[in-house]
Amino acid sequence: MKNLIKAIKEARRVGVLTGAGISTLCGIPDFRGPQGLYKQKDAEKIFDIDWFDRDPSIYYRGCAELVYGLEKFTPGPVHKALVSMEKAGCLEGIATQNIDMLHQKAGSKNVYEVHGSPILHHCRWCADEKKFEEICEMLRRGGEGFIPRCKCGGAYKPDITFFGEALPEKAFTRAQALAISSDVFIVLGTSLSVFPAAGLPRLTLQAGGKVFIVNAQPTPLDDYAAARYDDLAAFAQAILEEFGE
Ligand code: CNA
Repeated sequence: MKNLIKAIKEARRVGVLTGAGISTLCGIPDFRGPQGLYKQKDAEKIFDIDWFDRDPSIYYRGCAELVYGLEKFTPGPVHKALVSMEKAGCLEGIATQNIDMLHQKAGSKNVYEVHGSPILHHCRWCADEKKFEEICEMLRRGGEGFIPRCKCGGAYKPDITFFGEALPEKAFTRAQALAISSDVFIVLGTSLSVFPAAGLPRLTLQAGGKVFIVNAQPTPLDDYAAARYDDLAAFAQAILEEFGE
């Protein structure tokens, strides 16, 4: 990782894109890794807006652990490493596809959640708003198979971007600005297969910056990367050794 550390130290601006892979180190399954959620039957329906409107129980059943069990999970080594880079003044911001809120829990400040977050939920019929904790409480009281519904009868949906929905404009615009302005952009734990987020490192390349990739499986941008590594834990260790806890 020496070349990557050297590039970070010499860079004017460093940006990061994270994906579900960094949270597998905390025990949260990813989508497309060897133990990923997509190995389950009907998993592609869980975050699909048409399926949610047809049958919200598919989402609430599929995410009982992944989203509503999140308080059990704590930030892992990559989350901590990124906090140390930010504190050292060596990280401009993090664009994340993750919906687990672990970057904020770890203490990172500039986080752009390009696929939204479950921190708020809205009723699909009347847009009434509920906080994450209120939905967790409704689910706890309702028991297995319960769907949190508004007084009007509509189901509450998290502000996570489902397939078939537009990305949150402000977060994505900021993530694009980060990618374009970074002379070093580090891609961590993502298969780079969900667009438009997967296009962010391409913006860095088009603007003349360098892209570094750390991911166990190959990605479509590997041939364009300044360097690629497999091991996220080794990345975190190298960063923490360089920039401190
Ligand atoms: P993905 O497509 O599942 O890719 C994850 C990548 O991480 C895979 O290529 C794995 O090989 C790699 N990986 C997993 N563990 C490790 C490890 N320990 N070391 C190195 N590499 C590892 O996930 P993406 O983030 O690319 O896909 C985007 C989706 C996934 C977004 O819409 C997310 O909302 C969604 N997602 C998020 C979470 C979360 O918030 N933690 C969990 C599951 C899915």
